[in-house]
Amino acid sequence: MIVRSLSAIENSDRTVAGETWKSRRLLLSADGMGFSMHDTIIHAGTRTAMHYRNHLEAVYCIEGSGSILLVDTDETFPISAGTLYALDQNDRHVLIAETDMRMVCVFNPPLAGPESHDESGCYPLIAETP
Ligand code: 9YT
Repeated sequence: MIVRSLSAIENSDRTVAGETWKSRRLLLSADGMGFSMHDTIIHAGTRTAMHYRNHLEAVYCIEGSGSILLVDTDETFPISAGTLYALDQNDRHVLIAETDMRMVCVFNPPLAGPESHDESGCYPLIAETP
């Protein structure tokens, strides 16, 4: 069994920051679960354009509020604590944070650890640790 707290990983290489977000990676590919799970903060007043072409991501908002713009259809959906979105079509999207937003993010396949967004808002595919 794995037991791991946010405080234990906060100042470790399991914490990765982008310009608009900070991701605390509670589970990674080496943990052998088949998915990764992150506790992520999106900073208030920011817009983050993302396109996870190599991964499926589900995001459950547990604090804060904002909205998500689905780029291909130009639809916008409000997101606040208690709402989930799942990018089941590898959708291009823009996350607009009105307040700090705290999100539980799950990636399939799992991230390996150091991934950060490239210029298109994508993470590279790093081979899963057996
Ligand atoms: C909500 C979202 O996708 N934020 C960007 C960070 C990423 N999800 C991560 O690695 O936790």
